[in-house]
Amino acid sequence: MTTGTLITVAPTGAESAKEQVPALPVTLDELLLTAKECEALGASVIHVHIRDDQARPTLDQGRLRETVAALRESTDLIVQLSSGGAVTDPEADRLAVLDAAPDMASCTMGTVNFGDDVFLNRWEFIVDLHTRMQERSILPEYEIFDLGHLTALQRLLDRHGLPYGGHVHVDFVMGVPGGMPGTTATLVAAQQMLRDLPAGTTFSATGVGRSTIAVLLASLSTGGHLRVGMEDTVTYTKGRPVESNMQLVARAVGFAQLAQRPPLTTTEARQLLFR
Ligand code: KMH
Ligand code: ZN
Repeated sequence: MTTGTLITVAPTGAESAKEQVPALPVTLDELLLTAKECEALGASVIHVHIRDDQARPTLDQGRLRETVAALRESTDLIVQLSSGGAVTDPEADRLAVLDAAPDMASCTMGTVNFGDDVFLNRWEFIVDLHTRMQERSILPEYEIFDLGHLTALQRLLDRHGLPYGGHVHVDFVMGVPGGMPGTTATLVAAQQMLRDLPAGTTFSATGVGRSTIAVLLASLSTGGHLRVGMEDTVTYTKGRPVESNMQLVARAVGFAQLAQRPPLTTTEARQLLFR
C-alpha cells in the first residue's frame, strides 16, 4: 500500500568541511535553525552528526545530549543520531552515542569501502548496537550501503530478534564510491530483497552526489521514502552548490507531491515507524 512520504533530512554528515561548504550547519544554533525550517517544509526525521568548536566531526557525549534535548525542545522531529560517526571513530564512542537516548539511531549493516577509506562495521559490533537499542527502546534505522547488507540484516533479525517496537525500517544509502550504485535498477533489486525481511518493512533511499535525483524518483515510484540533505549532496545541479538543506528538502517535497505521496507529518511518521 502506498503511503505519504517520510522525509528525513541529514543536514551535516561527517565528510564535508565547513571551509569548503560554508552553508553546512555545524553549530548547535545552525542545526536548530535548519531543523525548524526543514520541519516546516515537510521533514519528519533528522539524522544528526555533530561538530566540535572547530567544526570537526565529534561524538562528544555532552554535546550529543545537549543536541538531542535542544532538538526535542525546538521541534517535533524524530531525532535520529548517527552511530556511524566518521570513518575514524572508534567503536566504543559509536556505541556510546546510544547513551544520549535519541528516538532512533543508525545501524549500518556491514563494512563498505567509502571512497579512499573503509567504513568498518564488524558483525559483533552490529549485534552490540542492535541489542543495546532493543534494551534502551531506541529504534534503529538499518543503513544499507550494499545489497549483501540486507542479507546481514535478515541474519541479525533471525538470530537476535526484531528491533524495539517491532517495526523494521531501512535506508538504502546509494552511490557511495565503494557501495551499491545509485540507479533505478539497483533500487528495484534492493527493494525486491526486502521480501525476505519481516512483512511491513519500510525503506527510504538516499542517492549520494550525482545519484540524488535518480534515487529520489526511483524511491517515490516504488513506494519508498526519502532521505535528503547536505550529508549526501552538496551540489544542487551541475556546477551549482547547494545553498541550504531547506533547498534539498523543498525539492524532495515537490517531487513527493508530484508523485501524489505528500510528506508525512511528524505525527504520521511516528505512527509509521513506532506502530
Ligand atoms: N559518515 C559515514 C562514515 C551513519 O551515519 O550511520 C557513516 C555514516 C553512516 O554517515
Ligand atoms: Zn550519517
